[in-house]
Amino acid sequence: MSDLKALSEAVIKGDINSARAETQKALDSGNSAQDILDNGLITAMDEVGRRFSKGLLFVPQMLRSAKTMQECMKLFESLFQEGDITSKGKVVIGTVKGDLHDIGKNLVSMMMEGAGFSIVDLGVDVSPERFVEKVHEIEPDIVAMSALLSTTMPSMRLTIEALKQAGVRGKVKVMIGGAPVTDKYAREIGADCYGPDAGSAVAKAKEILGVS
Ligand code: B12
Repeated sequence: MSDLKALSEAVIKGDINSARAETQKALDSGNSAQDILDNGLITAMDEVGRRFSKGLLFVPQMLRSAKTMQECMKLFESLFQEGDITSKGKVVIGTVKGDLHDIGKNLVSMMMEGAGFSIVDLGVDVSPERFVEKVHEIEPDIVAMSALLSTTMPSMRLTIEALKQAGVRGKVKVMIGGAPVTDKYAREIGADCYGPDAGSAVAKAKEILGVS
């Protein structure tokens, strides 16, 4: 099994070619996709975040690292497929208004799709009105929201309020997540559940829908 240090370094530097090569090397030498994700890619993004906070790197480098991570994820996307093609439920997912972070949301989508949910991804900067519109249009089982900024978390509350106003809150379960989000916050704003990571998003979604 590969030690994933070189992969993390390549993601921190935003060196797409080396990072892809290191990801492939790790897959070939038997590291699981989950291991590569947790100990290579996410560790790297955490370090990028730390360096950004300290003023050691800036938005363009953060963006480059994000692109690098997304390119690496493409190499093992298919490994998350469980081979179950019957939908366990319909999920509308998006990053909330004002927020452009999408790696975590994409990972949640990828894992949920792999676990048999059908996903409608609204992308980033999704307004409460847009969530409501999509709920009317496709009648999902779950609305899943992601926020990475403490300043955009309130949009989750506003979306839940908008679902109530539109009379559809009782028809969908609401799941939230993202680095600054907590279980306590989910309870405060009246979400049905919170997931700290993509794996738990799958488990929580199955739990709230009562499917296995
Ligand atoms: C990459 C990055 C960017 C990229 C995003 C590119 C992209 N395509 O996503 C760019 C450069 C655009 C960016 C911009 C900014 N960023 Co930024 N960014 C990051 C960084 C380094 C990594 C985020 C990431 O992708 N992590 C990896 C993924 C896999 O983790 P994740 O998103 O947390 O997702 C996991 C869980 O949270 C969970 N999850 C996520 N969503 C959901 C949803 C559901 C339903 C569930 C159940 C679970 C779940 O599952 C995921 C997988 O396990 C973080 C630092 C960090 N460590 O988080 C800062 C960070 C989030 N950014 C920050 C800031 C300040 C900004 C800017 C304001 C900077 C600026 N001055 O312009 C802008 C804001 C732009 C905007 N309007 O959104 C701060 C936020 C501080 C705060 N708490 O508010 C952070 C924490 C950096 C820091 N330490 O200061 N950023």
